[in-house]
Amino acid sequence: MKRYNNFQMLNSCRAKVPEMYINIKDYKISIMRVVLSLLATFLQIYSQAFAAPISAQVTDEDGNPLEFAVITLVGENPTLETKNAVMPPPIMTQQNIQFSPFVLPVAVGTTVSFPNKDNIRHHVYSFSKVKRFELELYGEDEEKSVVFDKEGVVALGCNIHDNMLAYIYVARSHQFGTTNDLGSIEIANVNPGVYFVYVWHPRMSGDEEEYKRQITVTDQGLDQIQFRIPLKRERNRSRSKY
Ligand SMILES: [Cu+2]
Repeated sequence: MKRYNNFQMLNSCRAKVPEMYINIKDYKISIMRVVLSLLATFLQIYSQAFAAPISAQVTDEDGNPLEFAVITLVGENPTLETKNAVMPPPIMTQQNIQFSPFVLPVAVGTTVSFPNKDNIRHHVYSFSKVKRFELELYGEDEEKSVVFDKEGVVALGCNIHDNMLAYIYVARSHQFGTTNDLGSIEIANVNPGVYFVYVWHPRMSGDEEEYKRQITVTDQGLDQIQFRIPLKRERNRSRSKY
């Protein structure tokens, strides 16, 4: 009598009932799919239910609070990221011969409008690698817009008024914000998980990669993250680097 080992037995059974085997296999796969999708939905609901705010404070090396620092959260796993509950409006106004805000963080692909609220004309431009553009002379209550499609820092100037300077920070993720005059920021609705936190400031000395920090957010949120960043020596505001 021919002897079969288990593997041969299995194969011979498969050969005899191929359709049944395939049906069972399909059935198993569809059950797995249902289980996995239920699990994914559960995890999503679970993590959203526990999304918490996190806060950060940025100072210079002497402990002085730094306003206009941009904090960006990048999830180790991209599905962790949620969009900012409140995004700063993507508007860079010219008023009183100044840009406002001084630093505007936006997500990649954002269209920023540049309304002129002065009764004189401005000529906004950037020579930055990230986005080179020029909005030729335009007057009061005229508005032009630019799409920022690449991450990085875009320094803005005005051809007519040398003192006008501002930055558009095109962020790596959808969770970011700028510090207030106390150097503080709170980012709401952060899912529990592992993140890299980036800090950037117009006067920061060195590269963002040097100061990035890994954090783990629990469902309780996180204690305040402290950043102490050295500043470039020169006090005059410079757009040369960007
Ligand atoms: Cu101007």
